[in-house]
Amino acid sequence: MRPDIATQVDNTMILIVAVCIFFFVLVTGTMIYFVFRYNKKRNPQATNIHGNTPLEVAWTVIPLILVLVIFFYGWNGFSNMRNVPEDALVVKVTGQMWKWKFEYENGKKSDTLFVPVGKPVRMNIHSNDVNHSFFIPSMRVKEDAVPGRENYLWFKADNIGEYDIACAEYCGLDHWNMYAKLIVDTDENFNAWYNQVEQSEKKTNSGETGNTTNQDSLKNNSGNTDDSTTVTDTTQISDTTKSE
Ligand SMILES: [Cu+2]
Repeated sequence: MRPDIATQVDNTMILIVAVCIFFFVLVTGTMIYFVFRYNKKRNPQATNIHGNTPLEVAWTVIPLILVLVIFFYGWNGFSNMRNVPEDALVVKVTGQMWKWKFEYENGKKSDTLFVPVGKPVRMNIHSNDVNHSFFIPSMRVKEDAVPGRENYLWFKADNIGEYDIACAEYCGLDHWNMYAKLIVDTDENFNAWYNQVEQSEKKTNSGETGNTTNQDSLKNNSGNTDDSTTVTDTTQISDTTKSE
């Protein structure tokens, strides 16, 4: 049985945090103890120490073992992430300013990533413009979308539900809002959606004209501005000139 990516990532993280907390308490505690025990009042005569071999071996070997253990867990998780299961569902994802687009093997396209529960999913990651980063926080997977090359990741969702997909690489003005949804559902529901013939594609283009009209009328209104606005504008211009 292949280990779960999210569990591996979490365990590695918990291990590193635990080691950090342990040494933080140890080092800070020792430091505070030394400040009191060896201050000028209690220990007026300083003692010079010329090396301590067992101590030096300990503070070399213990960190060495620790980093090797951390490397071992990190490597395990990493190699699992890079080896996609054979039976994975393949989805192509393309990042562009500022949204994600998904395309399935049967040609089905979507703005939302639908996947069946318990099935490995391989994402082939592309970008149409600049660097993005395809990030599903709840699955603990993230990979850059780089123009001109294909990257990949895989994940397996164990629970039905709705999860966030984000862009984790600053990619311009609306980067903050470059979100999509991952929807995990039963095999049945997924297949029903997957095999459904596309019908609702061409409905999206009608809502735009109303906005344009509003913007035009706003422009017309601002053309008829009263004097106070004009005065403010002039002040701003002269301020800019001075500062330059
Ligand atoms: Cu982006």
